[in-house]
Amino acid sequence: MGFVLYEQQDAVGVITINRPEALNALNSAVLDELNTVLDAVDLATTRCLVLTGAGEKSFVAGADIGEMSSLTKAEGEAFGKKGNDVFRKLETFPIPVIAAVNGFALGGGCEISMSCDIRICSDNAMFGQPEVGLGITPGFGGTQRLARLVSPGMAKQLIYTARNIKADEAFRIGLVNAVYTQEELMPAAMKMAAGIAKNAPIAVRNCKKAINDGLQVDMDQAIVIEEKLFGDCFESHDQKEGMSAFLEKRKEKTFTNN
Ligand code: CO8
Repeated sequence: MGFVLYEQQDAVGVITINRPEALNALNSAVLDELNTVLDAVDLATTRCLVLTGAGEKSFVAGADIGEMSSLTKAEGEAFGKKGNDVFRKLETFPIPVIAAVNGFALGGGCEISMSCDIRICSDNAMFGQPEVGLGITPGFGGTQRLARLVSPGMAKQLIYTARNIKADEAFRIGLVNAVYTQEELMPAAMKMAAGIAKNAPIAVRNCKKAINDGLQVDMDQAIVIEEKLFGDCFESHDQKEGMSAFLEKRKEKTFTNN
């Protein structure tokens, strides 16, 4: 391990893509390590993840162009699947993932951030899908997630023009929730993660699943998904604890993930 670092701070796990010499570009080894790191997260003790990039310049500057340059059609499709499988694991990870975008988030970098639940960024961040300028399509979910996160028209404009946008424009179009100075970014991400981690874990996980799964189906089916996940919270220790604390006018709550 070395391309992907993992550090646990209380109930928050911090994943750092660590290939700064290539601006944290995603090659096969990075994707494999990220997959391994995600599989190793202790879900009994970890309640939120923060994903960031090593160094002050780049979050992730895309998929590795050198590695992709000589791929055949079949190898290109396989590389796309490798990225998509890891990104989908991140997107459906049981606990929330916050992308702390600390610089370039281009191509696969923008795409991995869009696989996270929440994006916040530093004021030097730059987002974009430059793929058509390289002769390929966004292949790690960009054509699908960008069109769902911002308007389809805006997604098409960004993808067809391959134009990069700065942090303030990413904020304006709703791609990121907030912009911070570089110094403020990680403390803000950790504070948000700690705020999530203090809530009832089963409820938070069920919220993530309800939102993600509900967005894939029509409202009638979505409401049924919500009802089941709502019902699933009852009879848990944490539901009893949360409601007892309210009724007893008690501020301190102990959620046990049970
Ligand atoms: N892949 C490989 N190496 C990279 C990448 C990348 N995406 N980005 C940067 N690097 C390397 C550079 O080659 C350079 O290495 P070296 O020092 O050995 O020459 C080092 O990182 C530093 O980069 P620069 O010297 O270029 O730094 P600058 O500050 O001058 O420029 C930029 C920074 C603007 C970010 C510039 O590096 C750049 O344009 N990078 C490429 C950005 C890009 O086009 N990303 C999209 C790639 S395509 C993609 O992500 C597709 C995803 C879907 C894949 C589907 C698979 C089928």
